Amino acid sequence: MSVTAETRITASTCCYCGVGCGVLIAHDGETITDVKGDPDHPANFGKLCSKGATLHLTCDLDARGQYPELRLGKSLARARTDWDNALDHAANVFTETIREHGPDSVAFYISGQLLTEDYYAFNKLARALVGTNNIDSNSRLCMSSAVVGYKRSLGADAPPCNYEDIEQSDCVLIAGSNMAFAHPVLFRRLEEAKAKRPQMKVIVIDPRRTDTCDLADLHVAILPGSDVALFHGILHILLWEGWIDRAYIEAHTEGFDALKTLVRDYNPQMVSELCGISQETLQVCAQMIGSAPSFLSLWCMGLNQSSSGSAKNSALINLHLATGQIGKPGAGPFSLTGQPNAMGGRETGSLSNLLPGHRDAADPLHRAEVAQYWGVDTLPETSGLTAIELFDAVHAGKIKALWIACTNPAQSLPDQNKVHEALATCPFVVVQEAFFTTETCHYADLLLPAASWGEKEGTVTNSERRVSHVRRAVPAPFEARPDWAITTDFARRLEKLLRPGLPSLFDFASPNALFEEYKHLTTHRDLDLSGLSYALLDNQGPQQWPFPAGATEGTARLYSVGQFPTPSGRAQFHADPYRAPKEKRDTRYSLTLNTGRLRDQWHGMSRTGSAALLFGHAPEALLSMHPDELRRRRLLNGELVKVRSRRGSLIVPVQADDSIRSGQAYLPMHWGNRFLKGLGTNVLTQPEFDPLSKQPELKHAGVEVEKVELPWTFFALVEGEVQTRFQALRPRFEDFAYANLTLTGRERPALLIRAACAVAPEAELLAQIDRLLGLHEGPVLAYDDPRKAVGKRVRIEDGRITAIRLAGETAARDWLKGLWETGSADADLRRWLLAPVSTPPGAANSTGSSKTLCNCLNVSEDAVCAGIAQGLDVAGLKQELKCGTSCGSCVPEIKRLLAAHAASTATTA
Ligand SMILES: Nc1nc2c(c(=O)[nH]1)N[C@H]1C(S)=C(S)[C@@H](COP(=O)(O)OP(=O)(O)OC[C@H]3O[C@@H](n4cnc5c(=O)[nH]c(N)nc54)[C@H](O)[C@@H]3O)O[C@H]1N2
Ligand SMILES: Nc1nc2c(c(=O)[nH]1)N[C@H]1C(S)=C(S)[C@@H](COP(=O)(O)OP(=O)(O)OC[C@H]3O[C@@H](n4cnc5c(=O)[nH]c(N)nc54)[C@H](O)[C@@H]3O)O[C@H]1N2
Ligand code: SF4
Ligand SMILES: [Mo]
Repeated sequence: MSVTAETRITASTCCYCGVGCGVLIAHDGETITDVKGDPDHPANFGKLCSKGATLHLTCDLDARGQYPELRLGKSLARARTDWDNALDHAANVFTETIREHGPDSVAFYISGQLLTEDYYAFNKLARALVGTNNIDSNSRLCMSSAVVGYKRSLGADAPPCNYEDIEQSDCVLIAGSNMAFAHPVLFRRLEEAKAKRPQMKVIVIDPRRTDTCDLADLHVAILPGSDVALFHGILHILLWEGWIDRAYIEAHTEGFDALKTLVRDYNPQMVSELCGISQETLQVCAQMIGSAPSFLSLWCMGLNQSSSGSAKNSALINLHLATGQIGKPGAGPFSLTGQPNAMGGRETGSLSNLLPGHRDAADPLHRAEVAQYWGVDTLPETSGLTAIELFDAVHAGKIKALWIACTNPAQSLPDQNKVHEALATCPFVVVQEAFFTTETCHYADLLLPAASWGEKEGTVTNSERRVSHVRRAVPAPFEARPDWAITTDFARRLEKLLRPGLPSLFDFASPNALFEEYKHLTTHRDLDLSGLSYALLDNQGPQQWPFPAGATEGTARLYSVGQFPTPSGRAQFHADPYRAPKEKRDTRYSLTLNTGRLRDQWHGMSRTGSAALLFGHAPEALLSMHPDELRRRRLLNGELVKVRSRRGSLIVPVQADDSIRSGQAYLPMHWGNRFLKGLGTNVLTQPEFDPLSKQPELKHAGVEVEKVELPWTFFALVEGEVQTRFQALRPRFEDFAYANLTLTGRERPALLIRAACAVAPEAELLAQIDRLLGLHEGPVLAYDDPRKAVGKRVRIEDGRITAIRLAGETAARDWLKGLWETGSADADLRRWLLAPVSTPPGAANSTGSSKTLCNCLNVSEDAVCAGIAQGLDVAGLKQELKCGTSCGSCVPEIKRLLAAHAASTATTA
C-alpha cells in the first residue's frame, strides 16, 4: 500500500462474497487509492482474493450513477432531476397506485448486497407503511433453499458452524460449491489446514471438475440434480455398516424411522445409476464420512438452485443428524452464503415470507409482535410474492409500481425474455443503483444514484454469523446517496400522503439509529443481536450472533448440547424422495445447461466489469462442452454456436472442456445484454422453482447447440475512456447476430469488441462505429477491399497503436492485439496494413493463450506452461514467475496445468 502524508486508512469490509473479509481502504478523504486485507479481521486475517484485492480499481466514475433521472412517459427519454422532485414524484405515484389498486399492486425487489440497516428500512416501509408483503430479494435465487433446510431440519435459519470448524474438521464434504472461485479466502484457509493435516479428507460433489476439486481426495461427479439420491444412498450405506450414532438420534432427533424406511430403497446399485457414478465411489464416499472423527459439509448453489433445493438441503443435514456430527468442533452442516449480507437479509426478514428477527409473515403472533413494536395496528396477512412470482405478476400487469434496489433482475433472473417484457410494460419502475450501466437501468422510469462500497456505513453478517461494522471511507460521488437514506427519505414523503398527521415511522438520522431500533426485534430470539452496537463492534471487532444484551462475547458454535429451537427441542429428519430436475434431456434438447461463477467476475459485472484487468482470466462468454460433444456435432473449438432452450437462444463461441461430462454444457452466469448481444445466459435458464423455497432451478436447463454460419466478422480495440465508449458503441451492435464487448489491458485499459453477422452491415453503420472508435480522422492507416467487403484501420499515435478495427475478416486480430500490448508499430505492420492479404505476417498469428492466469502479478497461462515445460513445480513457478504468490487464487489452476502436463508426458513416454 503506497502511503503518503495525506493517506488515510479506513477499516471496512469487502462488498463481494459471503466470506465477509475485512479490508483496509487507503484514501485521501475523496478518492480510494488502494485496498489491503485487514490483518485483524477474523474472516481473512489479512488475506484477500483477486476480486477483493482489486476493489480500488473498480471505481470508474464514468460507470456510476450521478444524479437522479426521471422519465415522464414510457416513450420519452429520462432527464436529470433533483432528489426532492424525484422522491416526491415517486411518493405521489406510489400513493395513487396504492389508493387505486391496493397495497399489493406495488412491490419491492431488493438485494443481499444491501446492508442490514438498508434492509430494515425497506422492510418497515413495505410492511408497516405500504401494508404489503410484496418485498422479496435476490436471495430468493440464492439462499432460500438453505433457509428452508435449516428451519425445517434444525428449527431456525442459522448456520451452526464457524470458519475454524472447517480448518479443524477431519472430513469436509463440499457439495455444489466451487469455493475456489466463489469463496476464495475461505478456500485458502481450507488449503492451508489440509497442508498442515494431510490426513484431513476433502470430498467434492459437483457434476463438473472445478478448481475446488484440486484439493479433493474424492471428486464425486454426479449427474446434475441427483444429490438427494446420493445423500440417501450414503445414509443407506451408513446404516448398513453401522456408521451412525444411535445414541444421538435417540436423544436429539425425531423422524428417523420414516427416513430409514425411505432410504432402504436407495441401494448402491440404484444410486449409482441415478447419480451416474460407480458403486465404488459411493462406498468410498460413505466410508470417508462414516469413519471420520469429525465431519463438516459446505454447500452452495449446486444444492440451493434446484427444483428440489429444500430436499437437497434437508437430505444433507440428515447425514449430520444421523452421525451426530453437529454442535462439536470440526462438525456440522455449513451453508456458504453467497452475497456479503445474504445473512442480514434473512435476519431482518427480507424475503416475502419472513419478518424481522427470524419471524414468519404467516404467523399471526409474529405479525402482532412486530406490529406492536413498530406502533402500527396490524401487518399485512396476504402472503407476499416471491421473486419469480413477483415478476410474473409484473408481466401480468398486477404490479403497477415496482421498486428495485441493488440488484439487476434484467440480467440475473431466469427466463429473461419474460423479465424484459415485464419491465417494459410495468407502469412505474424505480431503480436504486450505484452503477447506471446495468440492463435493469434501461427500464427505470426513475433512476436513483446509490452510494456503494467504501461510501456507506452499516453492518453485514457473513457466512459464520459474524457481524462486521462497515465503515465509510469517502463521500459518495456526485449526488449519490446511501441506500438507507434514500429509502427513509422516500418513506417519510410517502407517509405524509398515506398517514397524514401521524408521528413518523422513519425518523432515522443515521444508519446507527436504524440498527438500534432493529436489534431489539431480535431480543430472546435465536439470533439475538441485542447486545451488539456499533461501539461494541468498534471496540471488540466483528462478533458472531447470538450476542444477547449483557454478553461479553459472541457464540462460536450452535447446538453444542443437542437442544434445537423446534417445538419439541429435537432436530427433525426429513424423508423426501429424490426427484429429477424439471427439464430432462430429450431429443430436442439433448444437453443439460449448468451455469455458475468465474473466478474474477461478480454477477452482472457492473463493478468487476469496470476493471479491465479482471477480464484477463476469462475475456469473453464461452460455452464449455466436452470434446466428444463437439465432435459429435462437428464443431471446432472457438466456433460460434447458437444455444437454444425452450425460452430463448444466444450466440456464443464453444470451448472444448473435458472437466464437463458428455451430455452437459456450462456457461458462466455473468453475461447479460450489455457485454453480450442477446439477453445473456439467463435467456436460456428456467423459472421452475422448488415448491417450498420457491428458489428457481438456475443450474439445469435443457438446451441444444448448433453451428451458425456468420462469415462476416468484426474486431475492434480502442484505448481510453472505456466506459463512455462502451455506452456509445454497444447500441451499434444491435443488428449483429453476435457481439461480445469486453475490456482488456492493465495500465492502458481498452475496449475490445468481437462481432459477426451473415452479411456485411451497411457502410453507414460501419462509418458510425469508426467515428466512435476515433478511426475516421487523424493518424489512421486504412485499407479497404470493397469487393470482398474487407477493411482494416489502425490508429498510430507516437509510434504506438491506440485503436484497431478489422471488418469482414479478422484473422489478424490476435497478432494486432499483441502489437498493441507490446506497443510496437513497426514496418511489418505498415506493409501488412496496406496489402490485400488479411493473414498476419510470418507465423506470428498467435495461437497461444493470451489468458492471464495470475492477475495480481500479471502472469499469463503461456508463461506458466513454458515454466512447466522447463520442469518447474509449484514452488519453482512461484519463485521464477511470482505467480500465485499474492492472493493465491490461481494456484489450483497452476496445479491443474502441472497435473495435465504430467499426464501428457506419462502417456507419451
Ligand atoms: N467470483 C465470484 N464469487 C462469488 C460470486 C460471483 O459472482 N463471483 N457470487 C457470490 C454468490 S451471490 C454466490 S450465491 C456464491 C455461489 O457460489 P457457488 O455455488 O460455489 O458457485 P456456482 O458457480 O454458482 O455453483 C457452484 C457449483 O455447483 C455445481 N452444480 C451445478 N449443478 C449441480 C448439482 O446438481 N449438484 C451439485 N452437487 N453441484 C451442482 C456447478 O457445477 C458449480 O461448480 O458465490 C459468491 N461468490
Ligand atoms: N444463470 C444463473 N443466474 C443466476 C445465478 C446463477 O448461478 N446462474 N445466481 C443467482 C444468484 S445466487 C444471485 S445472488 C443473483 C445475483 O444477481 P444480482 O443481484 O442481479 O447481481 P448483481 O450484479 O450483483 O446486482 C447488484 C447490483 O447492485 C448494484 N450495487 C452495487 N453496490 C450497490 C449499493 O451499495 N447500492 C445499490 N443500490 N446498488 C448497488 C450493482 O451495480 C449491481 O447492479 O444472480 C442469480 N442469477
Ligand atoms: S473471499 Fe474475496 S470476494 Fe469474498 S469477501 Fe474475501 S476478498 Fe471479498
Ligand atoms: Mo447468490
